[in-house]
Amino acid sequence: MVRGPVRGVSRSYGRGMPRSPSSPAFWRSPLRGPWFTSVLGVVLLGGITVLFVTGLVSYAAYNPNLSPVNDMTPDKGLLGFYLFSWPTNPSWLYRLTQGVHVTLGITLIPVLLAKLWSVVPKLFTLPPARSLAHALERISLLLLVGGALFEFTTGVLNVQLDYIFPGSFYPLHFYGAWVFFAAFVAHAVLRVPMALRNLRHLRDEDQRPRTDDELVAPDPAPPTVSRRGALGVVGGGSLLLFATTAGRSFDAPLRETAVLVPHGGPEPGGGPGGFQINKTAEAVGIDMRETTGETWRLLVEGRGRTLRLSRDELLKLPLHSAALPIACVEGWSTSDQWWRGVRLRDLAALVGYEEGTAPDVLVESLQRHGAFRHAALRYNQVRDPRSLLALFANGEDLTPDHGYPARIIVPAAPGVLNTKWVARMTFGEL
Ligand SMILES: Nc1nc2c(c(=O)[nH]1)N[C@H]1C(S)=C(S)[C@@H](COP(=O)(O)O)O[C@H]1N2
Ligand SMILES: [Mo]
Repeated sequence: MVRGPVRGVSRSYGRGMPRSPSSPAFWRSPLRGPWFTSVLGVVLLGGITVLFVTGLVSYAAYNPNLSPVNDMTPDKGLLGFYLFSWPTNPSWLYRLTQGVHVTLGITLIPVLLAKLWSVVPKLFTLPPARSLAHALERISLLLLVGGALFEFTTGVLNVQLDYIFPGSFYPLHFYGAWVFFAAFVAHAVLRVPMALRNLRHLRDEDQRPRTDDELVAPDPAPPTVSRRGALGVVGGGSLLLFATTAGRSFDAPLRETAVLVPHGGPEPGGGPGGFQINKTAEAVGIDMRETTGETWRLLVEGRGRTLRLSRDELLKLPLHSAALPIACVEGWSTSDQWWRGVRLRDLAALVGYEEGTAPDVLVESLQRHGAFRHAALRYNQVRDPRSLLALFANGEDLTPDHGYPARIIVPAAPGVLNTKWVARMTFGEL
C-alpha cells in the first residue's frame, strides 16, 4: 500500500503527472525530430516561394498603377516597386499564374499544419529569450507563424466565402504577404543549410533519435505510426485537396471533380452561356429593364467627344471574334470561349484615336455598387486585336449573367478587368 509519492523517486517523467508545456517532457510524440521537420520545411521552401511570386504577379495583373479604380492598396508605396504592365500574351497567362497560386496554396495546407505541429514545443520554450539575438529570432518566428496562418486563412476565406472581406481582402493579403515573406526569408537563410544537412545525413526510420536535438521528445510515447507513414498521411491530405480543387481550372467533366471549392462541380446550365458565372446580374442589382430595353446606350468618350451607341448601332460596326478564357482571382477559370464584338481599338478610333494610338480606357458598368463595377485597361490591352467589347458569347447573344448587352473581354487579363454590363468607356484621361 503506497500513500503519496515515494520519496527519492524522480517524479518528473512519471505518467499522469501534470507537466507544463514549457517542459520538454510534456511533448511526447516520437514523430518529432529534425528529419521530419526538415522534409516539411524543404517542401514549404519551394512551395511558398512559388506562392509569393505568383501572388505578386497576380497583383501586377490588375494594373494597379494605372488608375485608382484598379488599385486596392493605394498606400503601398515602395512595395509596388516591381509592378509592370501586364501583357496580353499568352492569353492563358493569368489562368496559369492564378490557378497555380490558389491551387498550390490549398494543397500546401496539410504541409503547413504538419510543419507547425512538428515545431510547436519551441513555442513554449522558457525563458522566452536567452539573449537579444534569441529574442529577435523568436519575434521573427512569431511573424513567420502568424504571417503563414494569416495568409493561408485570408486566401482560403476569399476563395471559399466569395469575397468575405469586400475590397479589404487585397490590402490584408498583400501587406500580410510582405510581412510573412520577410520573416520567411530570414528563417530560410538561418535554417535551410541545417535542413539540407539533416536530409542528407539522417535516415528517417533508422535514425537513432538524437536526444540532443530540441525537437526530439526526451520521453517519447510508443510510436503508432512511423515518420514515413506520418509524412504519407500529410502527403495524402495534400493530394486529396489537390484532387478536389484543381478541376475548377478546367471544363466539365474535370470541373466536376472539384467538389471542395466554389466554381467546381457542374457548369451552370447548358448552351452557349453555360460556362462559369462570377456574379449574376441579379446578385449585383442590375435592373434588366435598363439593359434589355431599347433605352440602353453605350457612352464612348474621348478627345472631348461623346458618342451614344445603341446595341443595334454597335452591331453595324465591324465585328471580330476571339477565343479567350475567363480567369478569376479566386483561381477558377474556363477554357476559351468564343467571343464576338467590337474591337476596343475600333471604339477608340470612333472618338478620334488613329490606328496605333489608342490610349488607356476607363470602363464603367451599369452596376451602382461593388468593387468590380469599373476597371481601367492599359493601352497595350486596348490595342490588342483580340480585346473586344463583346456582344456575343459562343455564337449567341450574351446572357444577362455574362454581361448583356455588352461586356469587356481582354486576353490574359484577370476576370476582374472584364467588366460586364458596360455603360460607359472613357478613352484617354483616366
Ligand atoms: N460589372 C461587373 N463586371 C464584372 C464583375 C462584377 O462583379 N461586376 N465581376 C468580374 C469578375 S471578378 C469576373 S471573374 C468576371 C467573370 O465573368 P463571368 O461571370 O462572365 O464568368 O466578371 C468580371 N466582371
Ligand atoms: Mo473574378
